[in-house]
Amino acid sequence: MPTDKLKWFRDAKYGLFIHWGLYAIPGGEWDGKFLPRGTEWIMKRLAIPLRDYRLLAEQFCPDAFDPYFYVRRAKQWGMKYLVFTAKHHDGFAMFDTKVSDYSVMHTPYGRDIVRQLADACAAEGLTFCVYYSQMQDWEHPDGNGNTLDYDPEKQDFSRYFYEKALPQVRELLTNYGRIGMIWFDTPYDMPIALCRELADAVRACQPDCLINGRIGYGLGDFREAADNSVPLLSRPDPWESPMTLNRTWGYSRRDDNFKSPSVVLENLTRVVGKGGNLLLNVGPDRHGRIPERSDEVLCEAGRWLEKNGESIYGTSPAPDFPYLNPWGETTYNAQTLTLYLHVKQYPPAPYRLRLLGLETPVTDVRLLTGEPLVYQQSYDPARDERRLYVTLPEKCPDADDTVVAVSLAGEISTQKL
Ligand code: FHN
Repeated sequence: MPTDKLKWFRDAKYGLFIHWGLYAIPGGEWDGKFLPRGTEWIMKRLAIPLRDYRLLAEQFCPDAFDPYFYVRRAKQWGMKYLVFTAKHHDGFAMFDTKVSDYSVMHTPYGRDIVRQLADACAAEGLTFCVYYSQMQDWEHPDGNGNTLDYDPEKQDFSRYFYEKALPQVRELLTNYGRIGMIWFDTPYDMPIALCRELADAVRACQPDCLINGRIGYGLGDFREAADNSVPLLSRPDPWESPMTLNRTWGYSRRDDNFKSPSVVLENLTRVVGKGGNLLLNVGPDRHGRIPERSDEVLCEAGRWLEKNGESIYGTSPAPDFPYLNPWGETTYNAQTLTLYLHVKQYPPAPYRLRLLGLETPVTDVRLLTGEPLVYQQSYDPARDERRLYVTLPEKCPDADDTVVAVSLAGEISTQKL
């Protein structure tokens, strides 16, 4: 029987995205100009010529980088996989590549970052994945996107593809052990034949390596949602939602707009409840340090996950309910036939929660901590309305998200409006 190569991904639910490259050095500021978001785009957005931008490589020396710190923190934060920007749009490789000198090996630091993270992930049991910008490359004369240094009329994209992108992808999939997933991005108008060739190359090197949806043309193994977005409806096939923790992917010296732990958990339950994975980003600084506030927020969310992980990991997509629930989200475990109610807006006295549209009979309701709760399930034939009322304790057990476990007599089914 063929193995289900998506299983680890389906079960994982929560991953760590790391955007780290030369752009961490300016951190969104260049010659008195400031980029409020997307600091990894600084070269392009602030029209920095390649000859100036590439000098950043001479300053790259992250004295505080510790791959084990990243990996152990990802685990502590409750994440099950790590996606690292091996090469972002600027074209700079954070790994030892034989096809270009524009890499971390040609910096004062001189050590392969991808290798160190891959090894730390393997040692600590975290699935290691790489991000690779396959279309945009602002360093290669034939890569997409650098219209300041190169004349698009004279570019031959296939030259870049065969000289740099394809060989580098092969290096990543050959030299670093098992790669859980390769995360492509911004395919724009890349010719479909080359997208296919890229997908074939990945599968030839590592048949079990997943390819995300941004390879384009539906050639990936799962769908990638738009950045910072949650689909309206539940999707049964696997998908992922990449999100920032503040307003930028790369490090910013000024962006302090960090989401609170409660908002992180809200996004996680919304995404997971609709059948997806949340890939949440951190942008380390030039020293390799993860911003302190990112760490605090993720540690707090991680503490919640330690207690309430049952309501997240291993859950499955469920049919949508007919109404939005003002109190929060739901997740569902098809193996244990448990529906989890994530109560974020605690109801006022008499502390009753209403869920409309659950057709399956309920056999038990309790807090995830074990305390049984009083409930009534009813059907109003005149209005064709199924209702479940649950009475919560007077004192809110967890202001971030109180989880109620509803045991069902069979597979979940919901009413349609
Ligand atoms: O342009 C990139 C951006 O810098 C970042 O890497 C995100 C992550 O999803 N992807 C692109 C925009 O969608």
